[in-house]
Amino acid sequence: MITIRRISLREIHLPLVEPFTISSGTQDTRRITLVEVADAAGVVGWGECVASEYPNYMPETIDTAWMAIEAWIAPRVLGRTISGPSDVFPLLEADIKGHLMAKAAVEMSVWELAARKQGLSLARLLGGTRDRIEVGRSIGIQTSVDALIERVQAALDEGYRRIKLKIKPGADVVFVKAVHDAFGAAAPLMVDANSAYTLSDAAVFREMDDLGLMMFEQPLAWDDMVRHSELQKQLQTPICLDESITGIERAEDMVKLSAGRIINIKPARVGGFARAVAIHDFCREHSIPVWCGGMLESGVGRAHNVALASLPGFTIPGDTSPSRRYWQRDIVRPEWEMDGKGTIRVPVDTPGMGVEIDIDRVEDLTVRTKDMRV
Ligand code: OSB
Ligand code: MG
Repeated sequence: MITIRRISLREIHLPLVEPFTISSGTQDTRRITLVEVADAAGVVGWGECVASEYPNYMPETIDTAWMAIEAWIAPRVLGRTISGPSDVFPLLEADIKGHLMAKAAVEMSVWELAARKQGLSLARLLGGTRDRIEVGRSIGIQTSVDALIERVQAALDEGYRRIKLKIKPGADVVFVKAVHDAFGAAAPLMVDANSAYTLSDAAVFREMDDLGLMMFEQPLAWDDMVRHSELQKQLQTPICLDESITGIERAEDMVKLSAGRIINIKPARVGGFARAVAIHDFCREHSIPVWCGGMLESGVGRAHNVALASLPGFTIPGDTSPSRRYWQRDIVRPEWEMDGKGTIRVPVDTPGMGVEIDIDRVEDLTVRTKDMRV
């Protein structure tokens, strides 16, 4: 039994080591809301809201999420006695539509608390079986082909197991073909369009279809399953859905409509760990490979992603790169490190998420706080 007595929000501003450009915009500093929950016994759990500053990835933003947590989500959870973290999402589902990233930030914090309370690693509490996970690198849109090739070379040299190239209309076929030619068919390459295309652009994907890419991630609109199905029919390369998968029903729709063959699971995008694990289980039953995506998380959200990626169905390297790919200095200790073989160790011997908050660093970066208690 868990009774949540306190939910604290802290917004931090964390500068990226380099700007990150996707089809719909560029970020150079992450605005992140950290969530800390505490139960009646004083056990705490940490989480992170990954929503972007601007609604260019999904409709939520870091500001709508703050508002949703403060106004609707925290009041539902505070003072409630629940039998475990799986009870949180159902509590939040009734009559609060959407706001999945806001819900996830609280739900995932309660999972972290539950893991600490049980003296278990978060990875094992979620059902993770791996001790190391394989890591990929997501490379933002570059201003020139040469710059992109340089980035890919550096990433391969560092040991990354999968390279994702962000694309947008005007920076797609030429860039991707050049990288393919430079590194050969064996390079583990994929592209991510972040919903920048329509079905009338199908020729763009047909032109890249014989390059042997691992997948085309989210070519079409974030809420469009039917047209992804139309597009998949025209292609050999598997479509991977990211934005379109907001819950188990959408995963079922994808299979039913053959709208894609791979899923990028971001726990925050689907409303938290309970739903992420349910999607993972469904995909395993249906032989759909999954991998763990990223949202440029701090060391806290990264801990959550690493734990999830240790589940057995995560057979493709995730966007779970080490701390230094994002930050001069992370907000956790130890920082997340990748070895030369492109793997990250899952902290299975420590209760909870396996890293500690660098509270001095967090306080230096904090721009607003909100404490809610019962
Ligand atoms: O589509 O996966 C995406 C970052 C921001 C918004 C959307 C996406 C991404 C990434 C980053 O690809 C991956 C990472 O965290 O390294
Ligand atoms: Mg994506």
